[in-house]
Amino acid sequence: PEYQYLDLLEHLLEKGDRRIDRTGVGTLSMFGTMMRFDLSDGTFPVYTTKRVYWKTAVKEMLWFLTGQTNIQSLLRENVRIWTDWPLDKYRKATDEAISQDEFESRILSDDEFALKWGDLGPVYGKQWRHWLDANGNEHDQIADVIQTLKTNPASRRMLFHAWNVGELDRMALHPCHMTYQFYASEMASGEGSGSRGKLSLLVGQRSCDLGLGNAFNICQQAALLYMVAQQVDMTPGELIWVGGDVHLYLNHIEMAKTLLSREPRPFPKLRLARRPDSIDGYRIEDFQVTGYNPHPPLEAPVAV
Ligand code: THF
Repeated sequence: PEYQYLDLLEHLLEKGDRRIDRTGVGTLSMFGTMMRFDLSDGTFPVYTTKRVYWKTAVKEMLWFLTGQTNIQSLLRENVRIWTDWPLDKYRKATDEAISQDEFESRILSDDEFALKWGDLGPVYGKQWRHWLDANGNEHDQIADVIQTLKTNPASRRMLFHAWNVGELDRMALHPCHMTYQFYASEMASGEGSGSRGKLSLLVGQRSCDLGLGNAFNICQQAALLYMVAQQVDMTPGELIWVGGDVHLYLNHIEMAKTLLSREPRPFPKLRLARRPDSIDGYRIEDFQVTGYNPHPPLEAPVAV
C-alpha cells in the first residue's frame, strides 16, 4: 500500500513550510524526498485511499509518448486535465466568458482554433521525442534510451530530460517531472529465462502537487517502466521517485486529512495484454489492471 505517500502527507501537515506559491493558492512545502515502489511482482502503484483515475493518467503518458503538445488529441481521449492552462490564457486574451465545456468543444471541432489556442508549447512530448539542438537537429530521446537499453544496458547515460532551458519561456508550464533515468541489473542471471535483466526507473521531479498530481505521476511512470521493460525484454524492477519541492496546496488540507483517516489497501496488479512492435504501439486497452479496490473518490481543485 501507499504508506510512503501517506507519511509524506502527514509530514507536510505537521511540519510543512507555509508559503505563497506561483499560483497564489498557498502551500505547505518540504524539500527533498524519495519514494520507492517494487514492481517486480506485477504491482501497479495506484493509490487506494481515494479512487485514482489511472486510465486518465496512463492516457496522458501515452500522449507524452506521441510527441504531441496540443490538448486536442488529449480531449479526443476524453482527458481534460490540461484544459485549464489554455483556457486561462484564452480568457485573459479575449475577455470572453467561455465555459470549459464550450472551450473544449471548440478545440475538438475547430482545427484552426485548436492550432491557435490548444497548444501548450514545447512541453514534455516535444522534448522527449523532438528535442531541437543548436544545430537544428532533432533528438528522439525515448528511441535513444531504448536503443541503448538493447545494446549497452550497463550504460550510465540512459536518461531523457524535459528541462530544455532555451524553450522554457514558450511552455504553458515548466516541466514538473524532468529526468527519467533507467538502470538495468541482474543482466547475467536472466540468461535462459527469456529476460535480459531487471529494469528500474528513477524519476526526478522538481515540483510536486502531492494532493492531486502525484497519484497520477506515480502510476503513469510505473506504466512507462512496464512498457519500456517489455520493449527491451527485461522485467520491471523498482520505480524510484525523487521529489524536490513537494507540497500540499492549502485547499487540499481537508482531503489530505480524509486520506490519512482511511486504511490503505493493497495495490492492484498490471499486465500488458499485448507486446506492440515499438514504444509507439501501446493503447489504453493494453493495460489490464486487476484487484483495484479503492476508497471513494475525493474531489480537489487544481491550482493553475
Ligand atoms: N498543476 C498543479 N497545480 N497540480 C498538478 O498536479 C499538475 N500536474 C499537471 C500540470 N500542472 C499541475 C496537470 N495534471 C488533475 C490531475 C492531473 C493534472 C491536473 C489535474 C485532476 O484534476 N485530477 C482529478 C480528476 C481527474 C479527472 O477528472 O479525470 C483527480 O481527482 O485526480 C501534475 O502533473
